[in-house]
Amino acid sequence: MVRAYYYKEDDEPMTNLHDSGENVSIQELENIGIFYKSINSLENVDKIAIDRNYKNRDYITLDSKTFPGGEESLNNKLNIFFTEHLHEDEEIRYIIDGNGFFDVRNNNDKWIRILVEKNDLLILPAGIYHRFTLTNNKFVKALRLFKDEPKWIALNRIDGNTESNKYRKEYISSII
Ligand code: KMT
Ligand code: NI
Repeated sequence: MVRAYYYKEDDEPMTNLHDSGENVSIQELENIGIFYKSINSLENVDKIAIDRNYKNRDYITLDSKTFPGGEESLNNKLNIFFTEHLHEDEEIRYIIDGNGFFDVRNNNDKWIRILVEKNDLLILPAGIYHRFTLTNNKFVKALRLFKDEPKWIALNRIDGNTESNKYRKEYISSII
């Protein structure tokens, strides 16, 4: 993690920095249930996967040069990732190459932007509102880990029923 900081709302593209200049510490991220660690080898990621019982995994590459259907199709994919959502399981990502932004809502509903890069392991708790995009480099390769079967379902906040979700409620009570 190069940095985490409060996201500056403006009309610039999502892949720009949106840097408010106000940094967020690892402790503040921990307070909202986020786990972050820089890990220098896949063997050490495997150890954490065993410790935390992550049984499944896959790789994802998002690359404007190779994405099927070209850059427009990648942008469509990014627009889906950038729609504010939650999951009923942790979102666990280990960055192998490239970089990207995870935006997470803090307990005051403010966006925090986390710049992830090679060797970063980021674990978002179930129930936290978040979104993802690339940087202007438009390239990331990441390992996605899952406890059981991949739970792909993104529950979008805009749909209006996420506040009554069991995992959302559990998350909220875990951070207070
Ligand atoms: C997600 O769920 O947002 C993704 O898998 C995005 C790419 S992982 C760096
Ligand atoms: Ni997600």
